Amino acid sequence: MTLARPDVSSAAPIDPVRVAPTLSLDDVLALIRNEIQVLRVPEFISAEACRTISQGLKSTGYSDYLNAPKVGRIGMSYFETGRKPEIIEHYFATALDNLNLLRRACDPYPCPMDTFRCVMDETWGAGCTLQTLYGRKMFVGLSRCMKPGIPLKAHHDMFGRHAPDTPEAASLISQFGINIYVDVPETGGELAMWQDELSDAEFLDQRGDDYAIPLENLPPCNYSAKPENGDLILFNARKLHAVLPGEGIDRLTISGFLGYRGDREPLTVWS
Ligand SMILES: O=C(O)CCC(=O)C(=O)O
Ligand SMILES: [Fe+2]
Repeated sequence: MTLARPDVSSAAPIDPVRVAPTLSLDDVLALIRNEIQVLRVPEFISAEACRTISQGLKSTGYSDYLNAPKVGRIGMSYFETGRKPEIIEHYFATALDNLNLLRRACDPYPCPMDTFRCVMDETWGAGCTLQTLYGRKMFVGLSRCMKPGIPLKAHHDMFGRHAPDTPEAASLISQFGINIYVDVPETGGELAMWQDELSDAEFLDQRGDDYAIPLENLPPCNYSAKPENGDLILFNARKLHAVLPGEGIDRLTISGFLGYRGDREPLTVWS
């Protein structure tokens, strides 16, 4: 007896998380075209570099975000400025010093964000440059430290909220998260993502007074990526995402954002 088969399409859906041996133009374009949501490039930096950089970051020392308790960082995120003129001034006044602080922490290895910037510049026809805002250079390469058991709550990243009414934010078509994983726990610490793309107003409403949405308030994530030491991960930062609690050790990363404004425009990076 032959059973009737349901009429299913033969094309398998594309996995939203792609693992690739190198950072290639085709994979960056797949992210831009929304065909994938996460691009993981293992061994972007060597295990030896990770060990040395981890030590350098720890001895440089982390302090908490101005507006996200229990999240440690070296350098400063523009997210911390909260549109306050004196904090914005501090961000720009310390941007180049912070770039050099991160370089010293990574010495004798190159800072992984510098490596990323060069490789991206070589990969993208119009190049990849440091973002400027109000005519001033931004900082990129913030190192984040997540303590064991502490999540980075669910959020999306929108340059436009922090830099409203600027041509730099208005011209952005996509904003991707860049993370290089320097020292990550064996268990936990996944980058979790949800399919939803909330408007910024909806997000601000859901987070209330918190810096982001507690994981308990959300259904389980739709997909996730488990980073290993040395990985580079790029992802669509406009989707809701979070870092799940890790076990045992501090989770150290070097991070920033990648801005896309069209195929013939330079990509830009900032933290
Ligand atoms: O550390 C991660 O895996 C992602 C952190 C994050 O939210 C970001 O880089 O925007
Ligand atoms: Fe984020």
